Amino acid sequence: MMMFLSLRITRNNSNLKMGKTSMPGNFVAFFSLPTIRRYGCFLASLMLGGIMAMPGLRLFAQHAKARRVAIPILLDTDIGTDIDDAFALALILRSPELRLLGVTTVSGDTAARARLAAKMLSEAGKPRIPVVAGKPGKPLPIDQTRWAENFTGPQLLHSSAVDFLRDQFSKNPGKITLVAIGPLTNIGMLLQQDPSVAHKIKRIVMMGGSIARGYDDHMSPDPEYNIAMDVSAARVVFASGIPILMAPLDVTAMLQLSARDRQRIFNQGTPLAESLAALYRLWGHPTPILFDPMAVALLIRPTLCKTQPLAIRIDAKGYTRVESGEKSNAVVALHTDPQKFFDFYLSRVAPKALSEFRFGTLNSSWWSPNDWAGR
Ligand SMILES: [Ca+2]
Repeated sequence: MMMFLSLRITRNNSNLKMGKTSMPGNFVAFFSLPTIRRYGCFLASLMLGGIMAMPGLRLFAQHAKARRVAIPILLDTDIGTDIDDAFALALILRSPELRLLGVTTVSGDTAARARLAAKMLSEAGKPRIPVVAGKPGKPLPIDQTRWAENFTGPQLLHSSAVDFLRDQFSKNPGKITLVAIGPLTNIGMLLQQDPSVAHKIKRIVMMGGSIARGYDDHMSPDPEYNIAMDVSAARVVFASGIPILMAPLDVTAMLQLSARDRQRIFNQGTPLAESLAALYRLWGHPTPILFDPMAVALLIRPTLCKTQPLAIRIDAKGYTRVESGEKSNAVVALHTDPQKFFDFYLSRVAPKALSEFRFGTLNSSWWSPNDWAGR
């Protein structure tokens, strides 16, 4: 039954009284004037606090609802080479719509990449999300992995990435989305070993390929890194029949993170922001391009890109060619508004606007004057 509580002021000297009103189910609280004088400030603070807490409670309720219907995902990443994988992991960790079940690493020194991912998860307060290294390849110097050189923890599993992925997809058939932001070696190996797993994967959302534009300002396609690094694995994935949502260079190559936005992210004052800042310094280049975060963003906000189902054929050099008249094997993002992407990204990873920081706290090592010429 719904009940109402109303407040009334009495003229007598008695303190707080409560009683029933003539309306059934309604209660009234009587406050004497001396009581109000004595406790007025306290009562006013209580009421003001309640009013101020309402937006926070609404936000909490929204987040709780998002967590209940969260999309279960696995992340397959070559974190440690370019910086965008770290920014993609940060977006996952700041998005209640996603439930990260585990991370697998791919390409080169996969164990060092796993330590890096595990430390980042641990710093962000997620020390129980398992991280599994893929099959090691030719080790290349990866400056960022120095950040987690001696990191260890129970979340680093001594399984193989392929076995871990198979177990996860088999335990939850048809439920899990794979977010692939590195070369497709792990998932390609899994599908070659056990093609029946394809039916258990809900879909693959990937950063990869190049349809009409390439890197930098190339207005013609390039062999994109994630595809070109393992063409045979990419061919297996695109022939598997798994629904694929693809974010190629057409919607990612222009996503330069400006100096101002970097400052906003790095000045959030959270362990996650500190991790990103440390990795950015070790990475050692001025301007990150957020290729991989677009794949994550597209999973959460499909409207960020215009997409089209296309039949993709991968040639020997790693070009993703469109075969007209053939049955589509991927939904491909072809156009985006970079400003809308950055508005979304910053709302998650850097909710405090730059204007909320005192000017003196900004760290000049995160920008150069040339960067201000950008956004
Ligand atoms: Ca990557």
